[in-house]
Amino acid sequence: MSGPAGVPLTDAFPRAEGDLAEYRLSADEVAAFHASGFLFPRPLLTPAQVTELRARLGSIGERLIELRDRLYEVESAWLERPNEVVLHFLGAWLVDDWFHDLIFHPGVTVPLAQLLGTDRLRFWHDQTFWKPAHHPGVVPWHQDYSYWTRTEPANHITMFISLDDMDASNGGLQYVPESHRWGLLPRLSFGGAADQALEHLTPEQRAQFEPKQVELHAGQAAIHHSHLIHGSLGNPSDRPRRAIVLNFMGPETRCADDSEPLLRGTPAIARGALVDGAYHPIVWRSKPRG
Ligand SMILES: O=C(O)CCC(=O)C(=O)O
Repeated sequence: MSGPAGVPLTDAFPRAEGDLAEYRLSADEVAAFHASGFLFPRPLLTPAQVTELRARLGSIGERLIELRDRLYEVESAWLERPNEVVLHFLGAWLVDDWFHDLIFHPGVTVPLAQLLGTDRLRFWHDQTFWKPAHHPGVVPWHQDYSYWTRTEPANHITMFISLDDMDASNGGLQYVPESHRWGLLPRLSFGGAADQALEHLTPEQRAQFEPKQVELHAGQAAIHHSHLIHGSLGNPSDRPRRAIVLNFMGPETRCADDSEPLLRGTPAIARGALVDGAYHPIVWRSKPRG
């Protein structure tokens, strides 16, 4: 495929048409998200869709070095130490049409727009996290927005989509409940120690630091707030742990730093201008255009 199209390219996933009530969250689910900073499990993909996405991810993985210049980023620490660091890359949606189309799935966009309280939802970028069996790589505790301060205001949200059954046994994601209210931590290195974040917490926050294990079946998703502290341990099991992570923002998000493009290979956006264009499409609007 040749870059972002602004609309789905395939019939792989449902379209945002007709009655979308099945995708909307209940008032209790919205309240639970705002109280804890996360929500899971959410049903999303069929077993056949999971199988196909795994195969497509495998194909991207085999060609990762060749594709590297078409992706936004491949984690530099992984390139140096692949046996120690989790494989993490950004931009699979630019090289595979199923990854491209997943960002428009109403099971993704409808609940996320609802939680952000926006009538339109804008795509920010995608990520892939891949822990092979018996891989020690951790994802250090972090908050997503600490990497996104070049876009303002903070009105961002994340959906984590598991391609494998995931729990504590294979390095499943962990959330720190209510940490979305603790303020913004510094940007921490992904290739660094798991616990770097802890030294930036107050004694009260450390006392409340009780991670919750996220358990998902393949094809289910978890949603988290942009300031929620989360991370994960290595995968000692003999099963892989693969995830597609989709990041979105409110439609009024602006560029706060134009010293370089927000993402490698994308057109520069002037400081103060809306973050929009082909790489940041509106993927959901509550009312059709016109
Ligand atoms: O795969 C992981 O453990 C980390 C995922 C993550 O950082 C995210 O979903 O924002």
